[in-house]
Amino acid sequence: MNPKRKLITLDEFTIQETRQFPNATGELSALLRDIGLACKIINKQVLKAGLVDILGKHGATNVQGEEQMKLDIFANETLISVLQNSADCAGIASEENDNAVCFDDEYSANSKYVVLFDPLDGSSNIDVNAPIGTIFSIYRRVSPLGQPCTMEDFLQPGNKLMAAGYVIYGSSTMMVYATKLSVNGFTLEPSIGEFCLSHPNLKCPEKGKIYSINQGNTCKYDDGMKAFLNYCMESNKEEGRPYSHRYIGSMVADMHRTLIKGGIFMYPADKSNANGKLRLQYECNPMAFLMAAANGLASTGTGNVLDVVPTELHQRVPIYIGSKNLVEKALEFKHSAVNVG
Ligand code: P6P
Repeated sequence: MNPKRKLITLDEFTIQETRQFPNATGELSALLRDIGLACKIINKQVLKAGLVDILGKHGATNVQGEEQMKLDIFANETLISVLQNSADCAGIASEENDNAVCFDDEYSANSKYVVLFDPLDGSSNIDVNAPIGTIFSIYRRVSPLGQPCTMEDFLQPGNKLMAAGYVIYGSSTMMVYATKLSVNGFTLEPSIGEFCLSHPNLKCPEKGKIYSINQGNTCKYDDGMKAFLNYCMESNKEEGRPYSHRYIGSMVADMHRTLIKGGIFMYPADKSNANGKLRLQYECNPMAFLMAAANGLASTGTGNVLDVVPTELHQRVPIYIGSKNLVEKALEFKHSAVNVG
């Protein structure tokens, strides 16, 4: 690499962004740095999974009723301890914890932000070495500073997000996060241990030719969904060929491909899951916020994901997300089909 080439680290980038806001205090930048630190620690364990006793099941289930993997627990505990030690986070909510954790020390009580996360999304893929990831959402508190945060801070709609994103532990380790300004991708440079700007100002291609869904659930979908899947598989479209189907079963990986290459990722409602499977506050909202900042679109099928007012911490919503034209096409099929029976 040309030694003269200036690598811009995550810290340098967030500080430069902060300078655009005269009243900014740099706390959001510091919080993003802290999340980056936690994910670098998680990344170290993910990279050597298989060599140390950190693969496999933890032997317990989480609030979702899902079997917890040892790496799930490690990732969750790492994020909680790093964020509790940072001076910029008042509390957290996690897929792995039944309730929110409101830090009760003086620094945290005066922190402006709360963080929600899925510490290791797609963890069922760990043992088969498929990409997994950490998904995070950052809200400004609505509760008064000076005292511990409250549940109200965690039940804000996605359109109130200050920043959101993910870290994908894949062929390389990348952090991709959005503010209302833009979406930027940072690749971990292991030799210096820094996330460095590699994908500035990411935009989701408006047109996409890849659809991503667990087609094994097709028998449980409504007629509109089935009609859209048939459309994706037909060749008589303007492109003159069927779309490609890609499904990794790890939301971060399927979403990262959708962001970079375009397409649509769907986890719809079905006969067994009236609200789909994915959680609003730490899977769907952060991805919807990021996709909106990248000119994409995210719908529940009846409205924008970001407009859903949460009533429960772990509530689920159906999601259709990705290239605007494909999401709109899927909704067209969904709304025009008259479901018979
Ligand atoms: P299914 C992983 O367990 C996850 O939460 C997401 O990362 C992924 O998109 C989805 O569930 C996969 O679910 O039912 O297709 O295995």
